[in-house]
Amino acid sequence: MASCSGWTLSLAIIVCALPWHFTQAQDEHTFVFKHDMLKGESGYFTVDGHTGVSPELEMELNVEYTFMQLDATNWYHPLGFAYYPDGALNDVDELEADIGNGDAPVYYVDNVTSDLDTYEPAFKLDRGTWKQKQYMVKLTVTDPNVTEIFYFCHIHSLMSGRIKIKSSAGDGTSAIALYQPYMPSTFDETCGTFEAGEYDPDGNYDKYCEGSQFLCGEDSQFVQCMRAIDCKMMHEMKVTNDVDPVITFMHQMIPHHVNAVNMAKILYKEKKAAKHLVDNPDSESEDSEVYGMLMDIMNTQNEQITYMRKYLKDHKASVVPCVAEGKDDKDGKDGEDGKSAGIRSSLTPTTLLVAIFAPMMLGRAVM
Ligand SMILES: [Cu+2]
Repeated sequence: MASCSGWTLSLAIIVCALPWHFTQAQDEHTFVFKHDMLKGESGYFTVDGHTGVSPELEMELNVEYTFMQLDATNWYHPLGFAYYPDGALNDVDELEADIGNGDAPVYYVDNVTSDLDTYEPAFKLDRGTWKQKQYMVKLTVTDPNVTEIFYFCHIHSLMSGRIKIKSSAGDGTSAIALYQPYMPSTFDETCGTFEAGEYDPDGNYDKYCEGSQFLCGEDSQFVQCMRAIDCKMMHEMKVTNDVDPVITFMHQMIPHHVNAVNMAKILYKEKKAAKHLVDNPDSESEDSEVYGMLMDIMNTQNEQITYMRKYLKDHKASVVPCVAEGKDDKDGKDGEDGKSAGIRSSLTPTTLLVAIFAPMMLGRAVM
């Protein structure tokens, strides 16, 4: 837990909002945020006029900046600001009125001053309802001791980007580590998936799923992508039972959800390429409804993944890979009946002992 309590911050109180023209016209003090779902696990923010995902931004001290979230891709990704990456999702201090000297973002829903307790839940409304309103955040950093802050998503972890604070004292130095955006393998780039390349049917598939076929029929790029993520899920669901069923549930549900998200991404990319997706939550066309369903799966299941990973981290409950009496899954039977052999094998006396003692021996370090 990091603390900023000793910092001398002061709150820039934005009493008088400038007229909001509901446009995305960009000036040097306005950042227009969008979201790219196919980059990274939960997708990443992009900012108009800036290159790449999670771009580094610059703000001048004592100048008010506007962060626009009008674009429809922002659904389920309410912006937050913190002194370290990921804010409360990583138990670190955010820019809040009662922290430091109180520099804090001001949230707006339509043209009305709001607060985070209104802003964040609004992003969880169904897409059609959410899209009926306009969202933006204003922020002024006034503390000369602050050289950098981070924007992040209040719902999904690992979406942070750095903001350097320029002042007369300097241009902002980067002292705080920030993870790099995910770099997909060629396979993942093609499929639109996250970390499925290791399970490429033309690559290491047999190492994990030899003899198992999860999708039969003629080969195609789509089929190859689906086979890879199914193999990834079945492999990663082979965990050792924990004494706490909640832990076991999460250890298995995370790869299960990751698979759902990857399935949605594959179809999203496939349908998008064929121009068969329409972003219109008010339409009852199949293309619109399928689009809405995919967005819903990707955003809500990633939210639950973020929650479960934090729960496991807080409980120091790492996955103990399933070791069935030294026998790897080479018989091709796992998963074919919808049940993981990992579960069955976890009931042997040996693996029960592993389940009980391994976490202690490993210090229950989280992977
Ligand atoms: Cu998000």
